[in-house]
Amino acid sequence: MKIVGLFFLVVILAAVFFFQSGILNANDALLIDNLEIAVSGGPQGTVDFGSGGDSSVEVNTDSSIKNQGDQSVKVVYMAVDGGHMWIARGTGLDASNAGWTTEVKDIDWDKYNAISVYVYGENSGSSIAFDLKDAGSEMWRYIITDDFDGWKQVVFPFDQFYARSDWQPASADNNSQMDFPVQSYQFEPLAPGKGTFYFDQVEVIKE
Ligand SMILES: [Ca+2]
Ligand SMILES: [Ca+2]
Repeated sequence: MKIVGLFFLVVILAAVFFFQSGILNANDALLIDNLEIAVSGGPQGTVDFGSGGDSSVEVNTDSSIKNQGDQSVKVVYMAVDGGHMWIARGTGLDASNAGWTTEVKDIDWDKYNAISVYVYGENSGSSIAFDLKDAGSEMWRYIITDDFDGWKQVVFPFDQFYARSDWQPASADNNSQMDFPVQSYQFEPLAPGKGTFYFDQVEVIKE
């Protein structure tokens, strides 16, 4: 019996070691959008982006600043009071080619509790909203601050988003529940703000 006990102890210690070292966690991240795209806007676009009021936004790719693959997506923005903007990827958008690398239907959402994006900041102090549109077209928001330089993995736990009260699509179910599958994500730098950020390697993860 002592040998059996020792065996289980070794198994437990090994499991703790692998868990803490992240080896067992490696399967708990799924790359859903690698941003290896040629950026284009409009109805056939690969990115659904635009602005209103006096705000402005430019979206491009960048092959020198990247976290994964050959490139990231670069966003140059000026957000002013009364204006708005959006930079979105996913399904159900006006841009018909903006789908993620991994199709929404191929993601087992029950296995994950957060979405993770690598963001390249410039410590501008700007607030940047990150929204998810759920299966009922309800918009959920989480706001980050660009208070870091260079790449940072930003983790957005699903249960820390809140339903937007400033705006919802006409088709939103407004049931105050995040319904899966999520259809799309979008960034919105908030006013007042001006600067550049990059994003790459969008994943769903299990924390
Ligand atoms: Ca990439
Ligand atoms: Ca909902």
